[in-house]
Amino acid sequence: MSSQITDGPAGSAGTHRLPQERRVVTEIPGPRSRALQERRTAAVAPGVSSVLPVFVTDAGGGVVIDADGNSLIDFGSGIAVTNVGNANPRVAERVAAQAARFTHTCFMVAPYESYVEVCEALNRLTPGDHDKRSILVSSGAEAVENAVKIARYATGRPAVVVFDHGYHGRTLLTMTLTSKNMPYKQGFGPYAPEVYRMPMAYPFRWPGGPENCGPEAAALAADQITKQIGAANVAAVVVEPIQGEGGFIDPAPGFLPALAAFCRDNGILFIADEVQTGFARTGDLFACEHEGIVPDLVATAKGIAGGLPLAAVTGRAEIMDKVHAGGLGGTYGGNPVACEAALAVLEEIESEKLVDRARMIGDLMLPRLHALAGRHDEIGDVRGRGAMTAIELVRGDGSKDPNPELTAEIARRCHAAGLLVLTAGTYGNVLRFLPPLVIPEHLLLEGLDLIEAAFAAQTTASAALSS
Ligand code: PLZ
Repeated sequence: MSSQITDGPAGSAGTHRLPQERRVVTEIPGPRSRALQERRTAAVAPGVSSVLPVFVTDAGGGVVIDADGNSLIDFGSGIAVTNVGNANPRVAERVAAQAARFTHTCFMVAPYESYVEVCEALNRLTPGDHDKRSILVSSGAEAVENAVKIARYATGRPAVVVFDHGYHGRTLLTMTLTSKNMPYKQGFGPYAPEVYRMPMAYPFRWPGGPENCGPEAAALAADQITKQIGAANVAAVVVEPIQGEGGFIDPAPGFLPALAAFCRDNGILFIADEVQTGFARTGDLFACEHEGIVPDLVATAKGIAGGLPLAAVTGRAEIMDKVHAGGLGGTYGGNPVACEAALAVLEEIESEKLVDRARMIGDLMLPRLHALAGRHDEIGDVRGRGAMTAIELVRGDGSKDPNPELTAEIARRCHAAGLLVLTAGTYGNVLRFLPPLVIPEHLLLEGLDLIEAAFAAQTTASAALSS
């Protein structure tokens, strides 16, 4: 067992504010959370749902505290957002100071330095050393949507290519780009035109086998783009370097480089959706770096500002510079409080060496998950990189039929034991693990113990049922 990581970096404060322990003092959700859930049901539209209806009162390091005083181990990071830890002290301090100075002018009315500073940092840190420009917006969907607007403007072409299992957001355009119907699209059409979907290089389910997946999938995409759309009609390909909501599908090696080369040869812009993978999550600052991909445009959000709503499009200067003044923007885009949070996050990633730490988290988790898969044939695949790992659950005995029921049951057992895990996947059969990068090692190990225990208990329960 790797023991390079001990107590997680507590950030600039030097120590975690909250006790870094799992503590289950009521059933989960407990009575206070259940009472709040009743109020919620009466007041909040049911279209917005929650993975685990415990109402949060506090969070930090690797724990989330609920209204009943339970302390849950956090393997979700609010969907890959609180990479630097929740209420990270450096973030909290800069946010508070900025909130006391001014909270908003609207950058389009009167600008401020922090917006420029965030753009300078993104231009420096995103892949490639070419000249870049950035714009700031408020959500991942808005970033992806703006990247497509810019790509269409710069190329004068209409079509956009996306992939099976892709997730890009909930606005009309990004919902259209998103692959999965339920719950994201059902009933919300008609969708935006000129969006085309290609098969994804999904090694576990590739008909020709995982070894051939990368080159075959890239060739298939190139062929379909050429034959069905006409490469000269395509403004951009939009792809997540590891698919998030689709089930942490790590494209087969060679797929992304071949796709990028095809784009380059055909004047198609390569848009990397790094909304979930960005900011140290995968053990690189950006997941594209893993195979040396240099995208033309990068959409970022989530981890950029430690939970404050901020997102960005960063791209080649000659592309970004094309759009006329006033063509891009939004009231809140690059809000000054969120910009201060982003600057704190970037400092924290560097000073606490969170890229390295994400790698160490992967080095610790992946062997344990592989060993678990060796004991349970319902775990069909173990995948991911750094602190973005997952297991895909199947019926077992060699069958790759998705097993969403078991996935929900394991997640339920983890939640009941005080471990906040998330599910994902087109078939709802993936358990994904996204701990904050500052999580102390003992909580990481305890979380893994709880996942193992959930599988063991489930095996015992189903054996009892069938005897
Ligand atoms: N692109 C790759 O992962 C957001 C969605 C949760 P927003 N993923 C979490 C949900 O069910 O709404 C995401 C993403 C990728 C874009 C987005 C969209 O980012 O900030 O949620 O708009």
